[in-house]
Amino acid sequence: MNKFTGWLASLACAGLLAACGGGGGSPGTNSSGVAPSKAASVTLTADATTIASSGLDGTEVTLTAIVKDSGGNALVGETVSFSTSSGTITSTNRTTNTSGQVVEKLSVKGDSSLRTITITASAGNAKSSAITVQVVNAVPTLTLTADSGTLPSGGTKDVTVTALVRDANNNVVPNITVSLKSDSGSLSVTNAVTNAQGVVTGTLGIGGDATSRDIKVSASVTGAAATPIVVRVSGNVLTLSAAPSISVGASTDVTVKLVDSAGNPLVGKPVTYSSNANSLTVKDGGSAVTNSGGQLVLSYTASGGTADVVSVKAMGELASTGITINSSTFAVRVLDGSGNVEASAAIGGCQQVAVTNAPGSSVTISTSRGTVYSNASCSAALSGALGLSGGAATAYVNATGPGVATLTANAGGQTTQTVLEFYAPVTSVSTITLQVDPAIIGTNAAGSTSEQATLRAVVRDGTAQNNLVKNATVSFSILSDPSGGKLTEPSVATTGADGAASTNFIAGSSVTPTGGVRIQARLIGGSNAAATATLTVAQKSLFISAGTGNTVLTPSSTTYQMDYVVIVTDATGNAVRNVNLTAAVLPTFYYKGALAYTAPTGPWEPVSRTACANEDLNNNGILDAGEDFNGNGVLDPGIPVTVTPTVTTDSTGRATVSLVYPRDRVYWLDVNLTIQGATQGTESRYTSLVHLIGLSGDYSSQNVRPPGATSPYGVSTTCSNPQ
Ligand SMILES: [Ca+2]
Ligand SMILES: [Ca+2]
Repeated sequence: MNKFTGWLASLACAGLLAACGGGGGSPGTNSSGVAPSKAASVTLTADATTIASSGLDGTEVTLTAIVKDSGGNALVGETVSFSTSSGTITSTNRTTNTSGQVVEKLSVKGDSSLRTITITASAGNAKSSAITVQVVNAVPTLTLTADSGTLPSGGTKDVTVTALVRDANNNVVPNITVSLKSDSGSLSVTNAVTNAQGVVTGTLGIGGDATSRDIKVSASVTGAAATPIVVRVSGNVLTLSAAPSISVGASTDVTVKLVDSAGNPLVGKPVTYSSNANSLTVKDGGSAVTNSGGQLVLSYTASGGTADVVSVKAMGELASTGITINSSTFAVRVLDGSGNVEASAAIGGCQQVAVTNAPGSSVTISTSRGTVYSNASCSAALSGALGLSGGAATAYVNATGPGVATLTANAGGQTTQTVLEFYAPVTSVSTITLQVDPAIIGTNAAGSTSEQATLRAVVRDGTAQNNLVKNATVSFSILSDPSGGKLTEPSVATTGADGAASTNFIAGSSVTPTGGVRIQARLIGGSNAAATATLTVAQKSLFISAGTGNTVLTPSSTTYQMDYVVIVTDATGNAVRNVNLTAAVLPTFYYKGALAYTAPTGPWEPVSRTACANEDLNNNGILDAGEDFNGNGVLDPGIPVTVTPTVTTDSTGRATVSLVYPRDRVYWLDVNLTIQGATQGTESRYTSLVHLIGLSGDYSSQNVRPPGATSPYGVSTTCSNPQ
């Protein structure tokens, strides 16, 4: 400051000399022999009309002065001096460059009072008009959102993260550098300086790490930071298969399989495993990592106990299965044609049921699904007890609909059980349907994969019951696609218990006519039936992005609340006001299991977990025939989450959507959140898989049981009962 005022004094003197100096010296020089300034005009501009009172680095306002002669030509080498009513102007360069320009910075460091600063610049006898910069009590506000809250673990889609910078008056702030960071994954930012809409965007990917996890994304500018958002890497499937029951002293294989969201095996991944009662080791020794098929085989030895739960953890997922231990060697098993124990069978066949080592002279056999028969063609239903010969007896079982059957044998006052999953097989009259959602998607810019539609094929067996077919192979292919898009890999998928197989279509860069993309799903085997669906790739005119942090609100003692900030913009990135948004949640999976305190420092977290699909297969909220998989008479898990149903964007294009849910659902329920909006006939939507989160303080104390310490959906390791 001292330097500056000293310089001002000498400038005043120079001005005075010039004013009186016309009388002496030769043309072109003044009385000191220095060439007089030819400056005829000085134009002064500032890159902002306001400056933040914080005075923090990066809040400076850039001042540009341009000096010209009377002919309007830029003057090089002219000395420019600035005058300001307050604040500090740096003095890095005061001589005009070849463009006649001098650039300086105005700072208010050290004086946070709210005021108007008046600035002028002069060169020779020329002086600029005064400009003003308002000192405002404003650190900028940053809002961080993403076009999805989920990243598929298979790496088939990236998420676009948007940081929006506004001043205290809600005006967007261009030309400010935003620091965008993520605590894992890969985040690439092409231009960290806000554009005319005050926006910096980044592309978030899994960064080569498929582990299920939350990626925290944060954004900051000098003096301000955004509420971080969380993007969940999800879609890994960890399955555990084992014989449902074994006798004391026997061993059995427990097979672990790990695939990513695209169904590809996750290879060489560490697996941790535990059982409550008995010993579990890696079969054939070696380290506990998945092989090239994404599998690891463990060996379980039943040395005692009656019921055990085996749990495995890998890549951020937890899966559990139950094993019943028969204290005697009395056992009931379902055998295939070769005499091997089978865990699943096609409906409509006839499966052999073998009772061994039963006490007493007779055994009764019952099933929770289907019918027990006395003959190998399953034509005569078993009535009453079967006589035992050497503790052994044989019966048969069949069911007409898919589902899990529990077979129970009673003899000599003892009981033993096993389970058999009946599935509907592919038949020569199987049917396939194909649905696309959404039916209109936007174009993808080069390198982007964010515009996708999900193709869902459903296979039924074509019988009178029209059962959903599990384990059917469906091949997806593009019949026509003027957009230049592609299907996510792999394009061959297997149906689950809901009869559905899915793939995603990633839009190309060109728009198509209405229904211009045609995609086929074909059943491989059986009837080889095929179905087609069409979708449209259009120029989007509305963009919805949303974000929520890792904080929760507590509206009542029994509920939690997650708030989503939603931002709607048009194709040029400007906020769109008065857009009606509709929000909805749909459960995807519910979980059974229990939490335990992780010693020594916590927190409480799941130690056993069994994923069960939403029973509402057609998502209509109504219990339809065949949907009550666990047989409790109601649709599970229902929709225990309430969501702000409709909301309208404010003048800044923003709105808030809240999810409220019972505290005991944390860890035990996943939902899909959809936020849709339409304007001028085009629709846009935001979807995110939501893992309900709780208040960390509720899970941190060893002596205080958290809400949902056991799942409200039960602790059983099967989905076929409500226990
Ligand atoms: Ca339904
Ligand atoms: Ca149910």
